Formats: sequence, structure tokens, C-alpha cells
Amino acid sequence: MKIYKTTKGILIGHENVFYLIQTDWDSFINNDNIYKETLVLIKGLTPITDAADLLKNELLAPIGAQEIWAAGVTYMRSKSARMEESKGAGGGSFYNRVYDADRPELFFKSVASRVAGPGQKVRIRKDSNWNVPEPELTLMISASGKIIGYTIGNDMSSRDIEGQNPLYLPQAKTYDWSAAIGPCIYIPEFPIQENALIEIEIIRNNAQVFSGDVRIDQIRRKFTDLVEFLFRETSFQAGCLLMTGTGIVPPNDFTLHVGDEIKIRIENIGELVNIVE
Ligand code: DO4
Ligand code: MG
Repeated sequence: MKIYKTTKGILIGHENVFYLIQTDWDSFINNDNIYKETLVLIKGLTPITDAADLLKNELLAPIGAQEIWAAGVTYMRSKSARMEESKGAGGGSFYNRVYDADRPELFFKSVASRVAGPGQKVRIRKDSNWNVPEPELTLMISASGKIIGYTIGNDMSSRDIEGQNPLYLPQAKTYDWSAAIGPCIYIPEFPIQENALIEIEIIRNNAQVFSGDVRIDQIRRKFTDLVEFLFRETSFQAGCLLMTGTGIVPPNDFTLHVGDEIKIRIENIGELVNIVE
């Protein structure tokens, strides 16, 4: 099933589309039994027939009081790209070490007020000249630490800033509209298929300037291990979202431009489209 946050309330897509009036996002989504309980709930509801416009024009980022965190260097491609970009800063050793270490790289990415939803603008920093999107499977985790769903995430990154010095990572990763998520929270009965495909396409002046794909089974870590580390000494009363790292990095001569359209698709979840501002 797919849970959408819209300007008019929560929509549930499961065979039909159902509308939940006056349901609070945080209490609805932060539920270890959301799949089963929502199935019961929609049995008592009448499907709506005019959902198309809401789903096309009224979608919001599927987030409330949740923080967004991110894991890094979880795919080989991310490790090699980072080592290359940070050669001058000694990147050969620190990215290698975190890729092989037991403890993953985890960093704070965003709160809802800085996040773009479907169709909204993402930003590149004005003090950076090398910027890329990072298409990432993003976990929806309940307050108890259970992975209850999935969404598409874009972990926008300023590669020149993170490449200069690893201590600049928060500036390369966290600024207004540096994250996008959506279009929905996908809540399957069982964990997402192990080899689900992530695809990205970047369109500039009606032409494709970059495309790439990766399957999520190329990740080096288990999702449950990432969650276990994140929750070790930190509590999340409303649950949280965790971007799981990128396995797609454009070549070094590519940078985003204002006006570029970024399309990210993940099998079973859908497509997230954002424009660069
Ligand atoms: O260490 C830099 C960030 C890594 C990252 O965001 C990723 O691998 O996706
Ligand atoms: Mg990333």
C-alpha cells in the first residue's frame, strides 16, 4: 500500500484510493502495525473517485515531525567517487576505512521545513560549483526502530565542499531544500524486494544529460544494521527517515545546473521529480 501526504489530508492507495479526514500524519505513520491496521481501517471507508488531481498537484513531502538522517559510503561507487574527489584531503584512507568498518557513516540530513516534496524545487548552494543529486532508498522507521516503509530520497550534495575536507560534510549536505523525498511512503506487507532497481535521469533543455541505475542488493550493509546503529543512543519519538546511501554518482565533469529536472524512480515506490533552483 502507498500512503500519500496531500494538502487535503492523507491518501491511502491500495487497490482503490481512500481519504483519511483529519488524521494526524505523525500518529498515523508512527505505527509498528501500520500495514495490518490500515487494511482494517480502509475496509470501513468508501473509495474516492477524484484522486487523480490530488495525486498530481497536491502532494506534499511525506514527513511530519520526523528527522531525516542519512547513511554514507554504503555502495562501492560512492566510496570510489569520494576517494577521487577528496584526493587532496587524504580521502584515500578515510572513505576506505568507513566502507570496511563495522560502524557505518551516519549523518543528520534534514527536518521537514527544509525538505522538498514531489514537484518542488531542490537547491544547489551558491558557494559551490560541483553539485549532484544522490538517489537513495529511504527507510521509514517507527519510534521503536522497526522499518515500516520506504520512500525515494534525494540527498543533494556539494562535492567540491565535501571533497575539500571531511569536516565540511554538514555544509555539503545540509542547507535549505538539500533533500527531497516522496512521492509516498510505500508500506509493503513484507520487506521491499532485495534487488529493487533505483534509476535516475537528469533532463536539461529537454535532453537527457545523465542517467544511471543500481539495484539495492549492491549495498554493503543490511538496512537493519544501519537502523540499529542510528537508534543506539538516539531516540526518535515520531519515528524517523533514513536515506541509505547512493550507488549512483555522475562522472566528475558533471554538475547540476539551475533548471535541471531530476527524476528518480524506485521499483514499487514510484517516481520523485524535482527541479533545481
Ligand atoms: O561521506 C560522504 C557522504 C556519503 C553519501 O552521502 C552517500 O554515500 O550517499
Ligand atoms: Mg548520500
